Amino acid sequence: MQDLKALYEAVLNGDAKASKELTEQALAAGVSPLALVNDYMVPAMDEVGKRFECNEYFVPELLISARAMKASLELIRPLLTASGAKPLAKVAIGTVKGDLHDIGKNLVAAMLEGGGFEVLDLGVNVAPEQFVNAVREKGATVVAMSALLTTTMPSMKSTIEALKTAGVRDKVKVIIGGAPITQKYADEIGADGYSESAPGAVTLTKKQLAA
Ligand code: B1M
Repeated sequence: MQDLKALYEAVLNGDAKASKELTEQALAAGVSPLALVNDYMVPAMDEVGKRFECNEYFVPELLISARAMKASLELIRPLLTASGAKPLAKVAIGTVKGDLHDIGKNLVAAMLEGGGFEVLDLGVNVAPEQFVNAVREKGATVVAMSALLTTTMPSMKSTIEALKTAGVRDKVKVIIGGAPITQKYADEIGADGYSESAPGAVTLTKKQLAA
């Protein structure tokens, strides 16, 4: 098997074909799917972000790197997903209104599925009323919001307000995450919990439901 640094390079350079092939080879060789994500792919996306900040990369480069990461995640996602057992709870997850970043949200959704939850993925650019509808009409008992932009973080607060206005805030647990989010922000807007990572979101959700 090739050096896994090549996977980091493939994501960084936006080479989806190489990223997919290297992931296949690594999985076949028994490398843990989460190690591939956490040790190679996420650091590559962090480097992409740094290059974007210093005008070395532009939006097209962000997009092709994201495409490479997604190609690998398609192989990894089923491995993170458990099957058979009765779901622990129904989680409505989405990236908040105005925000189109979905790689982290998809990872959290896959980990929650793997952790035994039924996941209702509302996608990206999810308006507060869509989260409210998922609670009212689909019976979600956990609302999980992701935001990657400082400009879209306030939509988390608006969603919590909308849940209150609809009279369902006390029926659900609200968890939030994403690169610019902090525990302090979660406390400020009245979310039940914050996690900085996808595996952490599973532990957090279980803890919140037990509380
Ligand atoms: Co954008 N982008 N982007 N981008 N992008 C960032 C976020 C940015 C930090 C880059 C930078 O400047 N360094 C910056 C935000 C600055 C800020 O707000 N402070 C930025 C910007 C500015 C923009 C645009 C405005 C650029 C423009 O058009 N001028 C634009 C906005 C579009 C929009 O959303 N309306 C934009 C567009 C894009 C693309 C579409 C090109 C692409 C997204 C493709 C896609 O997602 N399908 C993109 C990308 C790829 C990035 C970076 C490079 C990588 C994001 C990523 O996927 N990371 C990003 C820089 C960076 O983050 N280093 C950047 C990997 C992913 C696994 O991590 O999503 O953080 P993350 O998820 C983690 C944790 O945060 C956590 O778990 C995950 C795994 O552990 N987590 C949760 C996430 N959600 C959670 C929820 C939870 C719990 C944990 O509970 C519910």
